[in-house]
Amino acid sequence: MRTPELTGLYAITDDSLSLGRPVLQVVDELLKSGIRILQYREKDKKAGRMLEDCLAIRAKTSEAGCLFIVNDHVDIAMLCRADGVHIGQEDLPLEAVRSLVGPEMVIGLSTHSPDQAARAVALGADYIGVGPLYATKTKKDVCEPVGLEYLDHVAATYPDLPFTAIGGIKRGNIRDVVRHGARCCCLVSEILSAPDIPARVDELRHLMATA
Ligand code: TZP
Ligand code: MG
Repeated sequence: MRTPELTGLYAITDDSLSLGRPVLQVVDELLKSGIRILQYREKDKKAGRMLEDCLAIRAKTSEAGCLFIVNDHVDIAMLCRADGVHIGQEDLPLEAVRSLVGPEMVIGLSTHSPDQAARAVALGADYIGVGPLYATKTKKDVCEPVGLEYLDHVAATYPDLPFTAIGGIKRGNIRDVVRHGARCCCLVSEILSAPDIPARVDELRHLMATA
């Protein structure tokens, strides 16, 4: 489990972008669409509610054979027996998270520069996020877009490191992202704001496959 297979589409939940559909309904649609990497990322919910959501999502993702990652909340990830936890540069340090979650849980770390990627590798991150490649309104306090050069760098420097491209990826640019070496692409608003999620996921998958 410690080397997650990160290929294809990586989906993230966000209630505020889901056109009023409850998160569990969105998760059902994502799993029905064939999504096999899913992160729970809700910034405006209370911990008790998040745990409730995550326990239900854990059952659904286990049944579907989908990797389940919880954003930020190490405690909730452990309580619901998620496959992993995703942290950012300003969250708890990776070593501290590892000491809490034990040797088996996947730890993903967001990175925005070659230095951060090198440090993530040295610290033993199981995968890294590479971005934001383009401008995005989904994440508050996000840094400036890092551009495709950073993706080129990661793809060329760490051929064996699982990573996902992220940030402002849309139907119109996902082929460029794949051409620059991304085997896994994470899209939030482009998937969640689609009235027909399975149709959108199919379209994105086709674009990736034909890049
Ligand atoms: N981390 C870096 S960019 C981002 C996160 C969580 C948000 C990406 O959202 P979108 O809607 O795909 O631009
Ligand atoms: Mg975070």
